[in-house]
Amino acid sequence: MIPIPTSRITSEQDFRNRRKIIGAGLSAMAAMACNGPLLAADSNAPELLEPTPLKTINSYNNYYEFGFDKSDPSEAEQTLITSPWSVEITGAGADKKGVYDLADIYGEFAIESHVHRFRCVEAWSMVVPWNGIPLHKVIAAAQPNSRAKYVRFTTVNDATQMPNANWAGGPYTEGLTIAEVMNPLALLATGIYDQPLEQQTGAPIRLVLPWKYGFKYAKSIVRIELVEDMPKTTWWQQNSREYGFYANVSPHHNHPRWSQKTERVIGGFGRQRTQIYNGYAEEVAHLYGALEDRKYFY
Ligand SMILES: Nc1nc2c(c(=O)[nH]1)N[C@H]1C(S)=C(S)[C@@H](COP(=O)(O)O)O[C@H]1N2
Ligand SMILES: [Mo]
Repeated sequence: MIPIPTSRITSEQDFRNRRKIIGAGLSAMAAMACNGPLLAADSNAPELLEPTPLKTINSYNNYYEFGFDKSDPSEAEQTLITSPWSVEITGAGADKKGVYDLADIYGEFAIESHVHRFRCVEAWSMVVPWNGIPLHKVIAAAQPNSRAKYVRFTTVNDATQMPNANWAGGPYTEGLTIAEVMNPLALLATGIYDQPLEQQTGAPIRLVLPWKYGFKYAKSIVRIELVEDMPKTTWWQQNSREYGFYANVSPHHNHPRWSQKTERVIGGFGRQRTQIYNGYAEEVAHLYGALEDRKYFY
């Protein structure tokens, strides 16, 4: 088990009540500023995201090493040994290489809570209250040098612990530019709703990149490498016509086989419009070039 202090463990109901109180506070503020800019259509007032229920988040999954159907990963036997767990940080771009026990990483960095929209390239979405460590803090600890241009993430691939290991011909890998890993939105998640990640959601540690499609969110990470060249990532390698390296969310760039203009809300009702960079343009648009450049959006 992941050693989260009991004081941090909140029930889903407590979590919802807490948010209702925060929400009530916000609308009172908005009412006071009735004629002010807070209520303007383009206001910067924080948007209250309604998180998807934990049961839904934990039972509708993509984790092909545990099967190809959405229900396979949560129905699979709990065979992945997630404690002890170590993460190797290495590569020519890291001056401080090492193999770190996850328990030591927990001791080193504070766990933060971040509620974010989650958008899969298959045009469905959820809202997830993540717990995790900002990725840039872990990368900074590896002391990146001038050769660190990209970061490759490798996930566990063990046929003795995963019924469908090797489906991609090797471990699932993902990659980011060094500028992307330094963005404060990027998380190494360890929990959801203040509960440890489950096997099917990528226990014990997985990526969260709210402005990108879900396939970038590599699960059960065992290695982080600071490298010079753009890593050849799993889905890009599987089908480079449909999946690229950047995979930033966009309603203006359709997938070759379906529209990306709207998304099906899992655990909700109907569809909603997809937003550019999944609604996080203010935080990340500066990292990329023109919207016309398709390479950033598939
Ligand atoms: N190792 C590994 N990581 C993975 C995947 C996978 O199949 N294997 N699927 C990806 C895809 S396509 C998505 S949409 C998200 C799903 O995360 P969730 O099941 O927590 O919603 O995990 C990503 N990370
Ligand atoms: Mo996905």
